[in-house]
Amino acid sequence: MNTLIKNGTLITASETFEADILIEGETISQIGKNLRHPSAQVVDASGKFITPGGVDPHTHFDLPMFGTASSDDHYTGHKAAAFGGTTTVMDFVVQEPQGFKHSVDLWMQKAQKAAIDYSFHMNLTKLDDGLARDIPSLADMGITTLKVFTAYNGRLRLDDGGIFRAMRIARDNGMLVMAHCENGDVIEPLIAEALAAGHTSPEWHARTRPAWGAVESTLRLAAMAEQADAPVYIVHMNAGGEADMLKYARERGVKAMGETCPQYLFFTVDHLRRPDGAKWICSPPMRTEKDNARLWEGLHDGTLQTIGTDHCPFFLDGTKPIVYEGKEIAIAGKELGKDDFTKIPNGLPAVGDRLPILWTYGVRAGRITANQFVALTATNPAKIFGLYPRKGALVPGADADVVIWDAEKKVKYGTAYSHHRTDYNLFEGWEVVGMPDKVFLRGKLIVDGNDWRGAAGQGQFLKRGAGEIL
Ligand code: DUC
Ligand code: ZN
Ligand code: ZN
Repeated sequence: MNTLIKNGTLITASETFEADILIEGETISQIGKNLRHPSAQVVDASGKFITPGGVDPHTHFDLPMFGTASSDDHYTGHKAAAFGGTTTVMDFVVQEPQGFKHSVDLWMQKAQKAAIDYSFHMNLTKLDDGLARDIPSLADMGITTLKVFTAYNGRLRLDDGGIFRAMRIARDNGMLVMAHCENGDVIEPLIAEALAAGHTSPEWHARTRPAWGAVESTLRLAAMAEQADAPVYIVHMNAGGEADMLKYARERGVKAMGETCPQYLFFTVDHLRRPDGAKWICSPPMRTEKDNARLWEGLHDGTLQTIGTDHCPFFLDGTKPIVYEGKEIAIAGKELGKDDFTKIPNGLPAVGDRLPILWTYGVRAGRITANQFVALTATNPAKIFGLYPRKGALVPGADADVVIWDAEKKVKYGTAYSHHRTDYNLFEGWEVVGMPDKVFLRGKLIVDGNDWRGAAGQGQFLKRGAGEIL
């Protein structure tokens, strides 16, 4: 099937211009004025703007946690992503004791139902000599990224020596270390003390995970990367001080890059104080309005390179079913921690919200330009993670992952639009102007207005090579 998209306004990471796009098969074959094709179906995009399909570098589908699992799987989460204009997602593989191959196979199995294209990062939560020798086998599988944690002592955390070792192995194999930056040595006693004092409400989740831990850990990881002569990518940056540290490191030539997520741009610890505060529980937590503003500044001035989501949804009340694709479903969620914040599953829905919310409250609000929007949400993640220009680009030869936006469409945003398989949306009632109207995945129309034309199993695993350092 060939498609000719006529008269749209294309927005790329660097330019905005009017042109036609010819899609032949799964790729873009031409971009230019007055294109013709004898048999292609024609889509009129006059008055609409067109972006490359979004690339979300940070999701957690079907992630086991606290006796339940994140409520979007590799089909429902992909579908929600597609409705929000995202056509590529990168999910984190849990490291199992049986080794990398076994761990990746398990995640591949879960992702058989993929509806959009996807790739994986590997959580590196244990490291010994055998595993160290095995890391290059991940690159052979097309997984060129390792996520390390400086928190979750005794569970997910590697000590600094392990992280330094992983950075050097990554450097030698064209791989990239991604870092979750908080300070587990501070968090663990603070949690114990809070519980002992009877502080069990959601607010204490944030109060026991201080911003300074994120700040010093960001600088520590950047400093270690410099000493390892390796790049590092700081995930889900949440504190303004992290942006300061990243700027400090980058100005000194450190190959450090950073990601933030919508929740850290729009919400604060005050949201955790609300009666429904559990909705906002994720790790790291949200901070203050000053932090929100500093992160926006970092996005605008190029200190941070990407906006992912850390999408990891749970029901607010998993005892009450919702209707999903015509069937009732309930999945245990945040009610598990109603008497103890440490038992509230960490994470929130965002994969479908990212682009519509950032368009209205980022671009239209004048915080970032339309070209920065594309760079931060599609082009840069594709470059950093070795998918460019196949993904994140509107150029001949790229995969025809194309989003046609209805720039004038006004909606009261929320669960009615987000398609996440959960019972709430953090942006409920927000006025959004501009929504994805048609979404193509490798040339196939998968979202057409309110209609889902995609299918489980049509998403492809993307083997990645080395990425770029931005
Ligand atoms: N943070 C969350 O809130 N959920 C999943 C993983 C993570 O890092
Ligand atoms: Zn994390
Ligand atoms: Zn995460």
